[in-house]
Amino acid sequence: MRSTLLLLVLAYYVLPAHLQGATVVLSASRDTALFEQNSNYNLGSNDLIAGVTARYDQRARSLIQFDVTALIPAGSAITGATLELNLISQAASHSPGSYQLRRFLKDWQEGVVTVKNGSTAAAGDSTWNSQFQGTTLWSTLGGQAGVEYAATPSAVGTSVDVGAGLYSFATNSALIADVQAWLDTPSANYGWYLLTSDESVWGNARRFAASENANATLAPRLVINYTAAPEPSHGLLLLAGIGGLVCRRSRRRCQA
Ligand SMILES: [Ca+2]
Repeated sequence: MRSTLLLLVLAYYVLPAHLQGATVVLSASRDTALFEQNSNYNLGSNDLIAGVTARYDQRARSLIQFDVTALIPAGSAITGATLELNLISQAASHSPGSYQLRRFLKDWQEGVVTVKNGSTAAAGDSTWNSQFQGTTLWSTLGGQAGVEYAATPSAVGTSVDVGAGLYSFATNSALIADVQAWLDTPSANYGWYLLTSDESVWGNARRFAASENANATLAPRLVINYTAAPEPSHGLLLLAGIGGLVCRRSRRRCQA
């Protein structure tokens, strides 16, 4: 029992800080909105929109991707992933709505249009109609669950009706699994689809700040907790310490 305690104390002090867990905050590497009303438009450098708009009674969805390999070492174990968005506007007359994240399964192109409700997409931009404007349509306009995006949500947010401000998807096992998969297989990282939980409800659209927002503090951010894989030298150091303790307890076994 005494040696076990000693080992725990030793591990605590010997393990480098990154093995005890670390936290990073990532900015989105790209984000865009797809808008059914303007189905061949791109909105790549304007707000993110999700829900059924009050003005047009048409759906909007958004894509958000984070390059998790930028700050997290390969081989790390993801232990937490919280997405923080900022809700910045809604129609004066609107319905309550909640929003969800689905893992996106196909590539897309952000585009650079700055117009509020979009403008004609450039060749290759993603729109409501097209994965890549001019060459490839989505299998279903806006994408299809189970084909372009996951059949089930990774997270469902709370219902919001009034005000604006932080809108968070708190860490859960599905979000952690998504981020872990993107770290382990970066080529399969197409980010999340942000959409309302009920696209049959008029007026539940909301605008969320995109990465291009003039107020950078409102941009999407992903808070990730992780434990890095041990480096060989650290593992050997720990093993040497454990070996020394075991030898002290059983000298004959070590001297044999
Ligand atoms: Ca963008």
